Amino acid sequence: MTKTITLGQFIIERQADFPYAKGELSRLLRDIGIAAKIVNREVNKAGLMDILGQAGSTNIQGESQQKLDVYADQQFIAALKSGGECCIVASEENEEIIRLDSDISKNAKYIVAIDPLDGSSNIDVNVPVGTIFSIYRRRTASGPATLHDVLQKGTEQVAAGYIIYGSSTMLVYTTGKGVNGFTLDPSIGEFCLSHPNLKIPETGTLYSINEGNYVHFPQGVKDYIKYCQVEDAATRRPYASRYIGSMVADIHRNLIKGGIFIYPVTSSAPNGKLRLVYECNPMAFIIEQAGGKATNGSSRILDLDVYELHQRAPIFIGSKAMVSVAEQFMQNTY
Ligand code: AHM
Ligand code: MG
Repeated sequence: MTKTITLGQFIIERQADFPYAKGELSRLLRDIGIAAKIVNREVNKAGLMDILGQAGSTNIQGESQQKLDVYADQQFIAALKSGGECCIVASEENEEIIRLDSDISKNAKYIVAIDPLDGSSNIDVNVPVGTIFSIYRRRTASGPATLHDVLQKGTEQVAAGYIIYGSSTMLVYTTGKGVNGFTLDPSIGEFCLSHPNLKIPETGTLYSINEGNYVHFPQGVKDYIKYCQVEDAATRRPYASRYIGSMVADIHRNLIKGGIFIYPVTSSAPNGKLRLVYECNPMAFIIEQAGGKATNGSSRILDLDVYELHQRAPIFIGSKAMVSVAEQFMQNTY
């Protein structure tokens, strides 16, 4: 019988990868894993409970919030607060940073950026949703941490991951030494190592983009879509179009099977739709660690300057060879 390795065991075993670490990062990851299990429980029973629907409030992006967004946001913040290893949480659902100024966390050295429930507009139709998280070390050594500690480039992430609440629930994360995936075994209530050392195929046959926005795309994106649809045996085209509309699910599928996910600028969203801090940077870190590539069409996502908490960025992410070809198509439109 193969040995089951739980997320908790794995995190402890890997602590030796960070000679400077004193266990805080491990505890932080463990806290996120616990909150993920609680959120998973609620997402799974969403259809049964009166928890679906709008919470009545809007988030700062002007989008209506669903109850589970609010619930997930509260759960992750509560877990990070009681864990005591995080001094600031930046959440996609909150306009301002949240300082966890309790006694226990006042000397905490980590910052967590989180999209607590991405793709939440899909919940009422039972489509996978996800949580995306990103961890940074605070820049300042002492005193209260500030927004300045949060606005760091993607290259500064010490860890990033996502949870996909799908046909099974998985937690996938990296600390910059490869990517590992854990599947929640509901019978024991533990995330168990199921996808060690995940690698994205160098190329693939799936392209994921909201083609309904075609008329609003830059010419380079239009040309790349046409390229995906042209027959060519050598590159196994035409590629299949696969778009769930839930970033975590779309990128997770492409990570396993090989493919490209694109959310470009459009005439109505001149900076793209997805958020650099909460969505693009963590996903870029994970995909790069799995051997893939992530750019905004011309520059590496992880190298982009972060000047605003809720900044948006266009993104081309996935199998390295496919992203490089898409980037060539974009060269004349940036
Ligand atoms: P959200 O953070 O408000 O849930 O929005 C992000 C989601 C992503 O999961 C997904 O890739 C994208 O929005 C889909 O957008 P669109 O409906 O424009 O294709
Ligand atoms: Mg989101």
